[in-house]
Amino acid sequence: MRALVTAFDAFGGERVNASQAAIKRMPPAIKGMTFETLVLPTSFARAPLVLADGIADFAPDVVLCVGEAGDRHNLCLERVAINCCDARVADNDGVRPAGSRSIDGGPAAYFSTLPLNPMLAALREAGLASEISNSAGSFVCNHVFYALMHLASAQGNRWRGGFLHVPYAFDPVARPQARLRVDDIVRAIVLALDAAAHTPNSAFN
Ligand code: PCA
Repeated sequence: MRALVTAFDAFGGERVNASQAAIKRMPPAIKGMTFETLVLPTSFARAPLVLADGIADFAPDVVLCVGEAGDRHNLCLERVAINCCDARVADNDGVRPAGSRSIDGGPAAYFSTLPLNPMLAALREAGLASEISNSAGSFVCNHVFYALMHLASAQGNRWRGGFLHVPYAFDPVARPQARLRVDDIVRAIVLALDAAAHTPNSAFN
């Protein structure tokens, strides 16, 4: 089983992105699964291209894109990506779309093809505060999630894909209130992918 895990670089004037900090600490492999990691630019234009190249190069069985949503309290397994880009802040290229499509002519939305309930159960069993979220927002994370699922669909869903939003990670100076540590996020990614690997392909969501 080959898993591609992506993160984003810092955006919105922040100095770090919890998703990027976490994937830097990913192990190269665990029992039966190898991980490849890739940092995507927080850019509406560039992120989907870097993602598509990474998928073509690595030929994964499963792709989990991870992004930071600082206002969330829990790890959020995203259920749905919408065909809409609507940003409150500019991306890292200074672009701030207002209600444009992610992909012109694409369907209104795509569901994750990861087994969300078994993944949620695995995270909760490990004591990690988690939920299934029904909105990935309308910024670059949702856009990348939509592009991911559009590509999966175009390739006959021969690999599975989904998205995880993580809260801010604990930092004694910058984020003393944050509950999760970077290592908890690493553990969550590994556990979620392990649960997905052990759930048959037909059991989506
Ligand atoms: N979070 C942003 C984009 C990059 C990231 O880590 C989002 O939630 O859209």
